[in-house]
Amino acid sequence: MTPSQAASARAKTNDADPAVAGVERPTPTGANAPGFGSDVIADALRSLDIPYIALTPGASYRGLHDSIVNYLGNTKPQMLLCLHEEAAVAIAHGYAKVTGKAMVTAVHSNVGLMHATMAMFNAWCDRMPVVVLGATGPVDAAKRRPWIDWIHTSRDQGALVRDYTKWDDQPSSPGAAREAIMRGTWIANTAPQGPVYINFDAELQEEKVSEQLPPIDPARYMPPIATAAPAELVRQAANMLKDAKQVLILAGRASRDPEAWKARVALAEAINARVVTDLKIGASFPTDHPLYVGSPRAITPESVEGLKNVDVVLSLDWVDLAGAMRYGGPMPSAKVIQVSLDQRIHGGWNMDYQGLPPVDLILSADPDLVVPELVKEIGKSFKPHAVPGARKTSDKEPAGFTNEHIARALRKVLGERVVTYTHLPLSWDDSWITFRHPLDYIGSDGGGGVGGGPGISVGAALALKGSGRLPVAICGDGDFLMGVTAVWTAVHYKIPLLFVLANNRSFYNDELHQERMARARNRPVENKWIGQRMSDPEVDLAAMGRAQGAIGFGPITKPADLAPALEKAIAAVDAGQVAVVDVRVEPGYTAVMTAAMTRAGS
Ligand SMILES: Cc1ncc(C[n+]2csc(CCOP(=O)(O)OP(=O)(O)O)c2C)c(N)n1
Ligand SMILES: [Mg+2]
Repeated sequence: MTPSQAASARAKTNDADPAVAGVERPTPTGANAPGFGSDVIADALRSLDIPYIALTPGASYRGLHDSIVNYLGNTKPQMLLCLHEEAAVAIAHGYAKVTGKAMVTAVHSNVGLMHATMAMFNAWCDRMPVVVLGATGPVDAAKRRPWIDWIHTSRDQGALVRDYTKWDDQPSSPGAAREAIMRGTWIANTAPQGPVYINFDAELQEEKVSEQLPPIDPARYMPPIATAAPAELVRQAANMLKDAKQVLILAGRASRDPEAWKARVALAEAINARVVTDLKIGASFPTDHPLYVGSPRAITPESVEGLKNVDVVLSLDWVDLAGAMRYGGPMPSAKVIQVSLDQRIHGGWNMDYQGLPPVDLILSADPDLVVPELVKEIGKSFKPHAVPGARKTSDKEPAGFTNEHIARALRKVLGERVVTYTHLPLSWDDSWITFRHPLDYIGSDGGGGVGGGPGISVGAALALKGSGRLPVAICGDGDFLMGVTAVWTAVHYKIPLLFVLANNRSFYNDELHQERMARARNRPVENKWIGQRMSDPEVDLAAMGRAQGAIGFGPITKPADLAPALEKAIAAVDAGQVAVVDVRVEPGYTAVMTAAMTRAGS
């Protein structure tokens, strides 16, 4: 069995990993019938067949907490204790990025939810499913304890997150709670996917059950929805693609399904399209394929031969189609085919829907279902062609000590090993590491909320356990420092993972913005570091990792020391540990990155 087959086989069973399952076993209680409202909620959670619930505890859901431990025996779902609610939701986010399915989280009252909001926003913008459970109350004021129950009870708590969740609810009976859990999970998992929030009254959880609910078959209440495109529209799109001189495929949001990946390759090959991907989202096309162009940052009509002639753009749920048409510049007059369901969840609060793109034909359908239909309609090798040569990764040793050195050292140390990059820093260049499988890279945080990298990586590593894939998270120092406590959860639950920290001792991205301001205003550029650099003292990130129970390496201060440190760190991960390698790269970005960030309009 290949590693990816092993991963998908385990994903199908939805069982907890055996090593994780051995952590925190409760004394059995013998409870076998739901006695309290929260037991009914726990039963409903079990019926979802989800292995884990990531949580940070709180009294508002002490009823549910007890039910998961003492009624369910802390299994299916098993609790994953998190030291911050942002980590709990980020872990579920990372888990969804690998499995495509929602995991459950629980966060305490209004305060836990407020901590969780950043990660929920990230999951929302990333269109990833997460079921967030919360609690409030007692809603009945007569039942509240003095002081604390009052400050932790809010009217319409869901309003805190309504603008970046697909749905929320506050059910007021055990039957309604069961229904809300099924409906919420169904909505979260239905494309376009996203987080949902279900808020339970403390009193409802703690009340005795007066009568048993009739048993139901949960699958009947969560029927899978497959949104294909009408055959006529597929035919029209196929004709436009066949008639085009040069097609550009913007390979956007996609599942981790290897079959869907193969279909995208087959489509590109059939019409000799050039293909662009985006590091914001998971790998969607082999980056060593001859038809692959690169990421949008590096693309201008002048820089890439062949794009001048693009007369049809096929967007497969590209995150920012209007932006691509504007900045990509190559194809202002090209016809645009959009395949996306995203317009179905566009709301009025945040502008994550991006600019309004010009579209000549829209297929409001799941691209994973549309692409194979297009391949069938077009036929194999419709256009025989001379393919351009595959992009090469530069072998030239870069100057100084930069993120590119990290990429080079990883390439050297990992060779042909099967790796999943669970996170890459904003300044990463997509030519540095080759992706050949949808699980080679799972994309970024979605909402640009710094601090998501560690938690997302832990959730992804959890989902990858037993797959044979090595999870590697490359995080900036700012990102790591904001989300570092997720490392403790990985160590505690025996989730092996390698963190490589691109530690430039700065929120460097923002130094570039200060540079831009200084230049525009004719002020001293040399002041750009003030209020940005994390130096004097420098934070010891390896020690931060060690403080969570990980093995810390570094600081690594010169390129020659990097590969040996990575070798040791990988050996530790192979032995089941979490390793953190602090790499003291120089502040600074690649020329392409700097140009993309500082060009007009950015
Ligand atoms: C929650 C949050 N706070 C602040 C920002 C603004 N911001 C964008 S990138 C960045 C720097 C991140 O630092 P690091 O992870 O070290 O990466 P670097 O820019 O140094 O490569 C900051 C602060 C943000 N995007 N999200
Ligand atoms: Mg930094």
